[in-house]
This record gives sequence, structure tokens and C-alpha cells, in this order.
Amino acid sequence: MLTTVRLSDDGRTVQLGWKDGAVSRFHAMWLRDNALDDKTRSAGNGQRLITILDIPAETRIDKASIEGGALEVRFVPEDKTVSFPAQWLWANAYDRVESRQPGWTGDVIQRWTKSTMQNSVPRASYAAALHDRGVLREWLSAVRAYGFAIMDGLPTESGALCKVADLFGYIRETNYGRWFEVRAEVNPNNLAYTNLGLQAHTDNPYRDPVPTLQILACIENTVEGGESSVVDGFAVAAALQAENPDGFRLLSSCPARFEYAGSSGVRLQSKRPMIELGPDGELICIRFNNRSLAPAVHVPFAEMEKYYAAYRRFAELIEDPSFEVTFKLEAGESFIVDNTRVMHARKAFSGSGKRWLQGCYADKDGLLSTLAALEHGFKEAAE
Ligand code: NM2
Ligand code: OGA
Ligand code: ZN
Repeated sequence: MLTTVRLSDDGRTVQLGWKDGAVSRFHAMWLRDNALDDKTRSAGNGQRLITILDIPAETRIDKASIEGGALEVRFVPEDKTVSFPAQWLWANAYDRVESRQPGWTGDVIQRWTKSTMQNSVPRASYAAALHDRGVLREWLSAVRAYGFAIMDGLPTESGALCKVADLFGYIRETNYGRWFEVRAEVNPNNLAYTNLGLQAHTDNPYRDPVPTLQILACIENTVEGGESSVVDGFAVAAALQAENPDGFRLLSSCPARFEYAGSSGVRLQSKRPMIELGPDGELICIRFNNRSLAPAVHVPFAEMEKYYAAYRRFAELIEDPSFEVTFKLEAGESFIVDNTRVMHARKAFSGSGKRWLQGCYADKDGLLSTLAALEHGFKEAAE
């Protein structure tokens, strides 16, 4: 609840007092740009109708008061009066000191290890997720929190994995196709299409932007071996940072390079760090793939030994069984990973039987959008 309002800096800022004693300052320019009236924002779709250039650079507030619990201000020289709900101001307040360490993540991200995840892997059946929006919401919410979930009960037929993507968004087509067959082949164009074990990795780090989600679905799996595992890259990055802050700094500040040129007409290349931080230090992406790592040429000569030591230690932690959650996909089962965070691996396989998986990529922004819309719908229904 808003209790006081005071203008300062000649009306270029306003200071709000809250019932609990908190104070938040806002700039007149910021408030004007974010005004909620229907001349500033379309009442229909919420999009902004004006540009920054429509707002006078000398914008100030010459009158501010609390009216019916909301903040009412008059902007000059426009002579425009606008009201801001207290709840909106509280939710959008920016006047605080952030003391976040590089590598921080938001509240919705929950890091995990084998001990916290192995016996509580998020799982839903396809039929339940399709027919019950509560089940779908929980499953998508697990993908957001953990970057990993299993979906079972899929038809054991080619293309069934697309049904998983259809629940929340769209498939991202690449040179590997709309989806791809993951089985041992003669003359494979990618080591994924062999019976070799694959070290835990993220897919397609040579693409920019990387595919943000991967779905792998099992149609048949009767071989010896071929188990899957997943590793939380954000948990491993935090462990590396705790024991070797300088190594973390190197892997997050020096660009690595990745390349794939395994089939004709394709030469994908990227230049991105193995651990990527956003402009405010937020941990945003892990890229890790021994098969497609290209020669590093953006690491200073004087730092290369330390860089390799950090890369080695990162790899050791990724292989550490205490981070690894293992399972064997059965026919009709699939899993989804946030490919910007969670690495996946498979054990080698051999012997009699057949292993046939299909994989596809999809976009996380679409998944998060569907989840946010579901959550919004549930909230409205509860009100
Ligand atoms: N496949 C399965 O990123 C990679 O190269 C891993 C990707 C070939 C689409 C394998
Ligand atoms: C892949 C991959 C794992 C598997 O196709 O990207 O990692 O279980 N496959 O075959
Ligand atoms: Zn893979």
C-alpha cells in the first residue's frame, strides 16, 4: 500500500513510501515511457503506441498525489495526467541495490545433482499432459526449474516426438531435418549415429543461436547398454566457480569455437564461451561438446594453460557420478532437456537387439510463453 509521495530533482524523480516503510524512487522519464493509458499502450494488445522520440526530453512531473490507492502524476510539458496502480509500481520497482555474483540465476532455476534428482525425476504421461492443463503446467514448470523432464506413454511410431513439441510450441528444423533418426548407421555423418558412448554434451554448440530444447524419444531399445544420462550444467558450473573462480572466469570470458562440417554443404561455426554470462553476470548458457569443439584462438597465450586446466576440471566435474542422473529409455518414453543448461550422454551399446531413438529441437521461449499463459489462466480462474 502506498502511503507517501514526494517530488525531487525538480520533478525529474518521484519518491514513494510504502506502508511497510520501504521507499522506491522512480524517474519521470521512466514513468512517462511506461504509462499505462490507452494513448500510450494499445488497450487491445498491450503494445506501446509511442516511441521514445514522442516523449519530450525535458519531461518532468509537476504534480503527484495518491488517488484511490494509486499514484497520479501530471507530466509537463505534455500536461498529461496518468495513474499508476500501486501493485504495478511495487511489481516494477527498480530502486534497489543488487549484490549478485557472476553466475547467478533467477529464482525459478533450481540446480540439482544425482542425490536430489535421481529418485524424483519429473515425469508425465503424454495422454495426461494432452488432456489436463494442470498436468501440462506442472511438467513445463519442471522443465523451467530443472531443465529436464521425462514424458512417457508416447506411441512407439516414427514422428511421435513431434507430439511432445506440439504440447507447448514449435519444432526447430535444422540441417539434420525436422527430426532425426538416432541409430547406428554405416558411414555416419555424426558420431551420434554410431553405437559409441557419447560424453555428456549440449547439442549443436556450433549453431548460433543454439537450439534451446532437445527432445529424444525412444521407439525401440533392446540392446545391451545405451543408457542415457543427464547432468545439470548450471550445478557443475557453480561447483567449478566455488573451487576455481579463476577457471570459471576464463571459461566464461574467453570465447571458445565450435564447428561442424560432417556432411557436404554444411560448415556451421560459432564463437561463444563454454560458460556464457549475460551483461549483468547471469548464467545463461553452457556449451560443451568434445566432438565439435574447434581450436581455441581467442584465449590469450599467457592464459592458455590455465584455460585448459579449467576446461579439464569442468569436464571432470561433468563426469563426476555425483552429478549424473541415469536412466534407460524404454519404447514410448522420451525426455526433454534445456540445451542451454542440461547436458545429456549415452553409454555405448552393442550385442543383439535394436536401438532406435528420434530427436528434434524446439525453442524454449515458446515453452516458457505457453507455461506463462497457462499460469496466467490458472491465476485468473482462481480470482
Ligand atoms: N545430432 C543428433 O550436436 C551434435 O552434433 C550432436 C546431433 C546429429 C542431430 C548430435
Ligand atoms: C544426440 C544424442 C543420445 C542417445 O542424438 O544428440 O546425444 O541416447 N543421442 O543416442
Ligand atoms: Zn546429443
